[in-house]
Amino acid sequence: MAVWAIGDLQGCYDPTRRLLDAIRFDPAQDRLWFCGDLVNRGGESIETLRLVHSLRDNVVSVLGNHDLSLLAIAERREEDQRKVNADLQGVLFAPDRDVLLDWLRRCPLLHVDRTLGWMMLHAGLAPRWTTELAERHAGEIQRKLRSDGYRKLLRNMYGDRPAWSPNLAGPDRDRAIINIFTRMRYCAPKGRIAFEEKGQPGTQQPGLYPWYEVPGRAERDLKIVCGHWSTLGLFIGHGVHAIDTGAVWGGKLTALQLDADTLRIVQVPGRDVSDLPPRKPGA
Ligand SMILES: [Mn+2]
Repeated sequence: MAVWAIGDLQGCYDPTRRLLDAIRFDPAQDRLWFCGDLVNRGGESIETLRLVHSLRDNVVSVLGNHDLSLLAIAERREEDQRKVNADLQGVLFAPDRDVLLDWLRRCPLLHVDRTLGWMMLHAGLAPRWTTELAERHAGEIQRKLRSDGYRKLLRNMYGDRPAWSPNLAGPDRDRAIINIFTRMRYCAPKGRIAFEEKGQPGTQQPGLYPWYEVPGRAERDLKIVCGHWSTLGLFIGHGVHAIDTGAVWGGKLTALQLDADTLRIVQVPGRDVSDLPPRKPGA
């Protein structure tokens, strides 16, 4: 029995298969935690989503910004769905899309396992959020995504404002919670997200902090595994284990064993980008 957390797949099917081989994944006894952003940009999003879905009895996956974006696009008119990139269209116009997207929509924003001593989220937590507060706010969104109101939530999801405050209500509250869990990298001490900052620590404007280093942040009683921040790379510190190592940008795909006494990390090469024009990592 092993529990592995795996970084952002972003439609990188071959690296995913290679990583599962490298960790000798055994569906009879192992569990996989995916940090979100299963889809987009890698070119094989439909194959990747089908693979993860086929393993769903062994899998917990948290929603990332690209996953939520796919769900939102899937609710638009067909002519608008034809305007998105070919990789996402491969999912949107697949015969099994409804099965796959219904499963994806039911994924949580936060997964907490107190027995194991770990929690997983895609991007970050607000400075004041304890584990319990994070569970409460993730639960608010999860309930809506699993209810008949999910279309309304997805329609009102986009936007950078407002910053999180406990007094928010309605779509503003939903948007602020989703932005923290799925888009956070840097924030101001009171938690305002600096959406434009996507580089390595040290490159940010003065007064901004990586979300896990904000002065006065809440104590969290569980170790955290997350993804989303490819320019940060593999980072372990402050109880946070960030494992998006940029597979989609030609970096690596990373697995971290969560139930081992000592940290065990397995990496495989990411997508082959040698014949693609250079692109700047982001979003
Ligand atoms: Mn992301």
